[in-house]
Amino acid sequence: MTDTRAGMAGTDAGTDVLGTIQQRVLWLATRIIDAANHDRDTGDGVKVGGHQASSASLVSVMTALYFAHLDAPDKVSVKPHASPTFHAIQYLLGNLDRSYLPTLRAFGGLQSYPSRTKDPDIVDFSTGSVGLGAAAPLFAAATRRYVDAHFGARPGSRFIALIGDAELDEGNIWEAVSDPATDGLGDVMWIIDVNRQSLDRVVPGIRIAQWKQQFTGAGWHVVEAKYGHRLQAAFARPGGESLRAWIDEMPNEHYQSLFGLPAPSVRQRFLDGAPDEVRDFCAGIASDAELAGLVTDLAGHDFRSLLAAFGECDAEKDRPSVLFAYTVKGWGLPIAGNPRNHSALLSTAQIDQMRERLGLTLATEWDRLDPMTTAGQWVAARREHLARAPRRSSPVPPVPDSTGLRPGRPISTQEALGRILVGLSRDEGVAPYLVTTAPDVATSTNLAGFINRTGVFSPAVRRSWSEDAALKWSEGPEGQHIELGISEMNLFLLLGQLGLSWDLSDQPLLPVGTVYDPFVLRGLDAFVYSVYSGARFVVAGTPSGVSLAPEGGAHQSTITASVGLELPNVTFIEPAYATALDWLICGALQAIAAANAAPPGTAGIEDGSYYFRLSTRGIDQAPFAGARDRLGDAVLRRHVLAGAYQLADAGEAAAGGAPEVCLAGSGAVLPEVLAAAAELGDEGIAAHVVDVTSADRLYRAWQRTLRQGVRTATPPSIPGALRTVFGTRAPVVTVHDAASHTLSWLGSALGVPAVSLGVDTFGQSGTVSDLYRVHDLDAGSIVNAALAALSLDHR
Ligand SMILES: Cc1ncc(C[n+]2csc(CCOP(=O)(O)OP(=O)(O)O)c2C)c(N)n1
Ligand SMILES: [Mg+2]
Repeated sequence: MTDTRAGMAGTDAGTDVLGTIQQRVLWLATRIIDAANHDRDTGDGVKVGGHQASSASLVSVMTALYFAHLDAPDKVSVKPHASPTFHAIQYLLGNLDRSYLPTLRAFGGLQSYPSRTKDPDIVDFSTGSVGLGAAAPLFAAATRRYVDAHFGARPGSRFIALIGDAELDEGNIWEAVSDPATDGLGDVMWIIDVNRQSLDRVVPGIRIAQWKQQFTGAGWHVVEAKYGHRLQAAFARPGGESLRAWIDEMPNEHYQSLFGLPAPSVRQRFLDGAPDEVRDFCAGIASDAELAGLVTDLAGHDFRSLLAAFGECDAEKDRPSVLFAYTVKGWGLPIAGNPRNHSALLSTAQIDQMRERLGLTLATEWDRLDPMTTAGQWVAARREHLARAPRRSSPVPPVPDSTGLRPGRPISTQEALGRILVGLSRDEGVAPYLVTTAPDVATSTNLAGFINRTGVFSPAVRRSWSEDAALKWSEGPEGQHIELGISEMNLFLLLGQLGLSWDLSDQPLLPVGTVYDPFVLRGLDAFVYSVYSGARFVVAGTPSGVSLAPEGGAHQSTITASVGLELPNVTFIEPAYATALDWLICGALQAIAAANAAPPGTAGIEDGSYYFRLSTRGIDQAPFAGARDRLGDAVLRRHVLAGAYQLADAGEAAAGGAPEVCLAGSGAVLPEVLAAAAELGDEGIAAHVVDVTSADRLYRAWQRTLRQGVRTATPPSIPGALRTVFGTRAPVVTVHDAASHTLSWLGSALGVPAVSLGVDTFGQSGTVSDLYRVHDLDAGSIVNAALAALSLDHR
């Protein structure tokens, strides 16, 4: 795609026009924040906030990008605190209605930080939790590479991240950079906004040399845009080299202190401790103002330098590029470079002065650039150039209701997952869309069967040096498993981008990730990030709980079930039996395919991701077969998908007058629950057994009816999913190899006494029965819990 204006941008005339545009971007970004804080009466006395200095820092870089560099298919992640700059640009480009400009941080208005799902204009990547949005484009590019290899090349996109320099303190950045799965992505450009300031302080010392080495070591192409053209010209003059060396060696704190000073004091501060050559050189510049302008002339605000640097990055086709753009936090504003400027706001008087300086009035301050001017025409041409083509719609073929898994022997849910994925890989329609990934735990989470059939993804065929009869690890562009190093952050960032591929790469996929369940927490922030961004994927946390008995406390998860239940946009599922898992996985993939193909918010489609908590404990499948015979497949499947079904029915004993209790278990503990029910039966107590396949779906159904009651001031009813399965109003015992809290709400939902058993202390090594005994999950404890629940029933 050619854009004549991009070619003109590097000329004097071009940089003049960009200069005019950037002044308007700076004004709008600053005023958007000012309006949020000063024009609106929030009525609650809570400070609104916003980041004028952080926004100003990127004004030149973003003006250069959007008005002279980007093409329509490019995808950009914008540093969280520059969201006003982004929206100002979208407004000037005609992609955002003027009515939104005074709505930053207002309900229904522009979000504080760029949001894919909540902002009114098109945001490619959500940002906010620093480091995560920064790394997302790298995984989007890895996803694009995968998509191009499997489905044919899309129009080329560049994946660009605008990153605050302090974001490089986040470990996930370096996990992303060093993973081999992100090697060689030449269409990636990270632009680091090197303003040498974070939130609290001027970042001590000079970090950049170390960062450059870290990027270089990881195989990245490193570019710097450090000195503006005035400084570069000065360096070329006799004695200029000493000036350069002096600036290069100056610690951040010293350099940064220049910005807040009046021009005459800049000379003195700049030369504080300087060698004689530098003093002599500066003596040749008589004007203090000229010297101050010169020594603070950074390339991050120099269009020619920036555009040349972007070009250098583009030219590097075989590896990602990082561009260190030296900038000034608060550039062009009275708060420029002040160490305390992160949350500082211009006063109304300062805003008035700025408006006047730009020739704007209260009547014209929100206007777009005049279309009759050169700048206005430039922007109009860029608007046309950046208009995106409509998405091609190519939905995933129908996902079956089940893979027909019918295990005849005891099997764990983890093993069943492996077999279900193999089953799906035999389905010619669905198979091409499946992609699995794992952080170095593919084989130990039972993905080997799938990998044997589909291979491991690598952009080029890689020779295999060792033959393994059990596992064919054949790597090439056709592989459908993406192997990651041990980084759960990377797992969830990659799953997030695979799960947004329908949008960012115009290709729906069915992504499935596996991770040891306790380490879901290790990647939790990225998990939250990805689902907040609207990504749709399946992740299996396996193995989980103390059922992983010999592995001990460090590998046993307890609070993950609560996390799964509570996380928005995620459906948490924990089945016990293989056939139930089969139905649930197929159901999840069906929902993902449907949501990817449907307009947002389409009624009846469960939209989001799926978190399966699985186990390596093999359990006898006969009880499930019994429920199948009793209820029939159609009813049983409906109940399994709704969140619970009756695994054992003690209706006969109850009809004979026996006291009734409901034992509700979830996951690997069902054998103990069934044994307890049998013991209770022997003691003349009718114990029904309910297998909770998704505490989340049950909880949501309950909450829906409650909230409906709250909103309409009418008495809520017990939701159908609970009423059908629990039937009677008998006391309840909940049993879960997870924190007892996860299911403890069932008593309230049913309006009956409840005793909740679960794992509320850290685990340890042992056998399953040792640990179930310690945590009161053995059959005897469940029996006692049932008696306790009955004794609490005073009706
Ligand atoms: C994970 C996370 N931790 C802390 C914060 C709070 N925070 C917001 S901005 C910021 C400093 C950012 O500095 P930098 O990335 O250099 O941005 P800039 O200087 O451009 O404002 C911090 C600590 C956050 N947003 N996310
Ligand atoms: Mg910074």
